[in-house]
Amino acid sequence: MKLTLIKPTIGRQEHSLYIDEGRMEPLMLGVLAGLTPDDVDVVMHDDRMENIPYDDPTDLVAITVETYTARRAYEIAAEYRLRGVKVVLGGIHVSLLPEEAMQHADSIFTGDAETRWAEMIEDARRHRLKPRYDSPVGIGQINHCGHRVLPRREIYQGKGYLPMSLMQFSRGCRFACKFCAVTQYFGRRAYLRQIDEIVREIEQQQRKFIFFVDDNIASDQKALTELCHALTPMKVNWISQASLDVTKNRPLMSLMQKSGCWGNVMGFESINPLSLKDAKKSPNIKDFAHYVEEISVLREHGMQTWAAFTLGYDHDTIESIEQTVEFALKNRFAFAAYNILMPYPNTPLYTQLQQQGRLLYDQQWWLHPEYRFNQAAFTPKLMTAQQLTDACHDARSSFNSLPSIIRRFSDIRMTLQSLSRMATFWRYTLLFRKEVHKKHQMKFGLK
Ligand code: B12
Ligand code: SF4
Repeated sequence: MKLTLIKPTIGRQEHSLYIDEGRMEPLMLGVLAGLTPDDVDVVMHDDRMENIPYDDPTDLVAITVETYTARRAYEIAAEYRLRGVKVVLGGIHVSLLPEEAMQHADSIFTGDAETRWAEMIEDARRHRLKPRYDSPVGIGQINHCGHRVLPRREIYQGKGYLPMSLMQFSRGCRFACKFCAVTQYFGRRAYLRQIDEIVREIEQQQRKFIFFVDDNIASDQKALTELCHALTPMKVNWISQASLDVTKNRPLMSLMQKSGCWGNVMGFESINPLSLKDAKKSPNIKDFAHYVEEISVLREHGMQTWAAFTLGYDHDTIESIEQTVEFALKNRFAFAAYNILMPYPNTPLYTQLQQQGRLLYDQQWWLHPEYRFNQAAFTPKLMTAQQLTDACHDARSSFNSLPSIIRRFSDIRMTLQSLSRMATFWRYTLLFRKEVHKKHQMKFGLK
C-alpha cells in the first residue's frame, strides 16, 4: 500500500504561486508517518514549495487542513478524487467544521490521529474506509497500543526547511482566549508528553536548535520546570510559545535561560486593558501595568521575544494601532507580529460577530473567492474593515522597515549576546520582512 501525505499552501500571489521561503517541517505529517505501519510506503508532498504529482500512483491521500489552507486543501482533494484516489482530511479545521470538510473528502478525521490512525489505514487497505473517524485529543505521539512514536523525519529530506527541528512537549492550553481555536480543540487543558520521550526525540536527530511548537509551553509551569532541568545538560537552544504570566515566576525564567531558551512567541495581543478584557486574555489582564514588569523580566533573562499583537478589537482605532507599533519599537522586541483579529470558525469570537451581523464574506472568509490574506473579515467598531486592513499592513511595514531593524539589532543586551544570536536575528528578520510583503493580499487556493 502507498500513502501520500500532503501539506497544502495557503494560495497564490497575483501572478505567481506563493513559495514559502520560511517554511518549517510539517510536524503533524512526520507524526502521521511515524504512526503508519512499516509495510506501508509513505511519501510526502509540500505544496508550499513543490508541485503535487497528481498522476503518481497512490492508494490513499491524507491532507492536513488549517482554516487558512482549507480552500487549497479542498482543491487538492478534488484533483485526487477526479483520478479515483481516496482522500482523507484531518487537522484542526476539520475538527472545527467536520460537516464542511465532509463535502470534500471520502473520509474525515476529527481529533488527534494517534488512537485511530492505524484502524483507518487498515480500513483503506481493505477498501472499506469509513466516512468519518472521531478520535479523542490527548497526549501526542502515543499510538493505539500505548507505544510511543517518534516522527519520521526522513520525509523532510531535501525540501529546504528552515534549520530547526520542530517538536512538541505539550498540547493545549489552560486559558480560554475568545479568539483562540486551540481552546475549542483541546478544551482548557494541556496534555503532556513524558520528559524522557522528549530527551529521546532530541537525541534521535542531529540538530541542536529546537522549536517546541506547544500552544503554550508555560501552561503548566511545574512541567516546564522539569523540562528545563532535562534540557540543561543537553546543550541545545530552543524557542517556543509561552503566555506572559510565566514572567511572574523568576526561578523558572532563570531555568529557561539556563536550559538554552532564546525566547518565545508571546501573545501581548493589545496594549489596551479593555481589549484584553474583551479578548478574555486572562494571563495578561491580572495586574496590568503596561507590561513594564513583564518586559523587564524578559530582558533580564536575555529573551529575544517575538511579540504577537492582535488588532481590531472594539476599542481599537487607527491611532491605537499606531501606538502599538511605537510600543513594540520602544521596547525593541526582536520580532513582532501584527495579526488582524480573525473570527476562526467555532470560536466564541466567531459566534459573537455572527450574532451581531458583523461577519463579512458570507460568514466563510476561508472559502470566499474574494478574500485575501491579511484582510479584515468582519466590520470593526471604530473603523472600517479596509482601514483595519491598511492599519495592520502599515504596522507590519513600519516594524519591518530598515531603521526599525537597525534599532532592534543594536540592542546590546538582547541581540548582541553572541555571534550565533546575531546571525539568527539577521537571517530571520530579513526573511520575515520579505515574507510579510509577499503574503499580503495573497489569494486563497490556486483557482
Ligand atoms: C507550529 C505552528 C505554526 C508554525 C508553522 C509550522 C510549520 N510546520 O509550518 C508557524 C509559526 C510558521 C505558524 C504559522 C501560522 N499559523 Co500556526 N500553528 C502552529 C501550532 C502552534 C502547532 C502546529 C503543529 O505542528 N502541531 C503539532 C502536530 C503534531 O499537531 P497537530 O497539528 O494538532 O496534528 C495532530 C492532529 O490535529 C491530527 N491531524 C493533523 N493533521 C491531520 C491530517 C490527517 C489526515 C489526520 C488523520 C489527522 C491530522 O493528528 C495530528 C497528530 O495528533 C498550531 C497550534 C495547534 N494546536 O495546531 C498553530 C496554528 C495551526 N496556527 C495558526 C495560524 C492562524 C497560523 C498563521 C495563519 C498565523 C498568521 N496570521 O500568520 C500562520 C500561517 C499558517 C500557514 N498555514 O501557513 C492557527 C490556525 C487556526 C485554524 N483555525 O486553522 C493555530 C491553530 C494556532 C491558534 N492558536 O489558533 N504556525
Ligand atoms: S494563551 Fe494563547 S494558546 Fe492559550 S488560549 Fe490564549 S491564545 Fe490560545
